[in-house]
Amino acid sequence: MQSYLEFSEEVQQARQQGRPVVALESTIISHGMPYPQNVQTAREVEAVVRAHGATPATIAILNGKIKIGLSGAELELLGRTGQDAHKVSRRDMPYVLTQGKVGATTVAATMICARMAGIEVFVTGGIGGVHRGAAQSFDISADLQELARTPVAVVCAGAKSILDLGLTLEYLETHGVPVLTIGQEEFPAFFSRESGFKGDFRLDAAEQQAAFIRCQWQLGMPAGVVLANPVPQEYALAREQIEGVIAQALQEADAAGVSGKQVTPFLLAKIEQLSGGRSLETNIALVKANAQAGARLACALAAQS
Ligand code: PSU
Ligand code: MN
Repeated sequence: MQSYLEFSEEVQQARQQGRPVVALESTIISHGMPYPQNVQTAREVEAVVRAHGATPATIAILNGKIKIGLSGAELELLGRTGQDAHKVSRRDMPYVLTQGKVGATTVAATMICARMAGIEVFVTGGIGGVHRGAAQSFDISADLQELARTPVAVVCAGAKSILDLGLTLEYLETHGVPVLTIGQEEFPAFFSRESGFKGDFRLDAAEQQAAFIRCQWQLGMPAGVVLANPVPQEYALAREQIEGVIAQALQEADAAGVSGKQVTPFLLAKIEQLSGGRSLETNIALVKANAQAGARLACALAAQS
């Protein structure tokens, strides 16, 4: 397993010195945002992690290696390759590794790689979940199953309401994955702070979050933990505002017969297009806010170990 891992200089040094590291995913770069804002955002998010005392490790699969920490040129490659990069979830890893393809890791795959690299905290925008209409389509993101089995803390802004948030939370409950919320009791819906659903436990302080996570793992319960951090108020979109856009995006996906792993990227791009620049601005702001929360958590975990 270790022979597949390749650490950047910066991450390697942090590991050797026992300093906190935060994993970042790459599908958000290739499939989640347009070029060049995706590369710009990826760099800025890394800077936020550094500014809050941790080392960023953006993860991707390149040249048959699992890269833990990317160079500027590698970030640029992923951003430019965009949707032509392979969207790598758990099942795709052996293919993309052995075929030497450009692979952007989803929440699920990034969790797996972070775990292999000994990284406990991972920051993203939104997690995948149970899709609306899943009773017919069976479309449930592999991210949820990964949360059920891989002990990594995932900081996100909740999940987009392209998903069925109620069923997503039910699924997590069934699999014993706790959903912690930060700053409010309500589970946030990515673009907006409200979803109409509550998380399990509100823990605002990084020390409390770290204690919860440590306890869960010490109890021998090797599952992930979701930390849901609402988008900063000044960037939040009103729920009604984004719901119309989401409804239209879902309709267009249906009409175009989009299925499988294409569904989420299709919906993300449609929402972007239908809402104009506003949703992108929100998206960027929430990832940065998550980077701050994730860095604080990684520092608190390091202090407690
Ligand atoms: N949701 C978002 N933005 C994203 C994704 C999800 O709001 O960029 C990406 C993440 O990489 C996530 C993946 O892991 O999509 C989930 O895809 P699927 O629904 O096909 O499992
Ligand atoms: Mn799916």
